Amino acid sequence: MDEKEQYEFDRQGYIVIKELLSGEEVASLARAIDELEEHALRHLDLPPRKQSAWGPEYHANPERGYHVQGAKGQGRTLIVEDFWNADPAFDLLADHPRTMQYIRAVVQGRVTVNNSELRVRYTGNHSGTHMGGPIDHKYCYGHNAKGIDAMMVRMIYFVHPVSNGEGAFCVVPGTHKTNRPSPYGNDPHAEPGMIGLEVEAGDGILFTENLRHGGFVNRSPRTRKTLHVGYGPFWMMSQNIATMDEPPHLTEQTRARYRREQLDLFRAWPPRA
Ligand SMILES: O=C(O)CCC(=O)C(=O)O
Repeated sequence: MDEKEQYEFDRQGYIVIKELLSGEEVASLARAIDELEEHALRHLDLPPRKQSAWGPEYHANPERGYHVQGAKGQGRTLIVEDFWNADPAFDLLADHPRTMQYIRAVVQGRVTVNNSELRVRYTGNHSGTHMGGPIDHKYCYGHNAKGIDAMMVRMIYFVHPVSNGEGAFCVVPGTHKTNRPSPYGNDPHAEPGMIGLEVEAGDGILFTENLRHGGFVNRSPRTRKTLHVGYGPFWMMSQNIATMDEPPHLTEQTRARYRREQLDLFRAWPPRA
């Protein structure tokens, strides 16, 4: 992460990273995403169920190790959490070298993954605006003598282009530093200062969870599909909705596949044995 990127991340709370993924990585992830969406839709209403402490009920898939909630249809979103377990094609995002250069520049100390979701947003869907201003310490943005000191940050990976009309991820730049809660509710189209971040396939967006963000309405016939990975200091447990504040949900099969460096990224709080 160069000096200009660090300056912009600190000033605005996000950066768009062009060509973060190679063409090969995009093609392989896009195939895995389509297959996982189909699998998750077929199993969505089946047992076993997992009740999230934050509200929604999930299907916990025993064979593929993911959690899914939501629906397919006009205005709906499907959320598949813990996608790592579902397909080895996602392994390339665990300890992804270019990503980790960015993450280590904005999170201090030992870093772990705390969130993983495939977000599938069908026509008519939007993501309500949230965060910004004073916030739970887990999501705070800070800066100290060592540089940027963010708690939870997220990388969004794009495997197809997304324009504003196709439901772009949107932000109110600088709101990670505001001192008052936003008075504008959660309609992303109603908030002054909200901008859409249009991207191409292979681009990434890195942002602090402290920033006010959401997703514009997808007014196109194309379904928007993105992968979101959260990072933070090692003491933070899962920030997935299905497994909030529990240890990271990594199956034995996934653990058996991973290199030491990949496993370390999922080693929250307890020290290495
Ligand atoms: O991409 C979107 O539509 C919203 C994503 C979001 O809220 C998040 O990643 O925290």
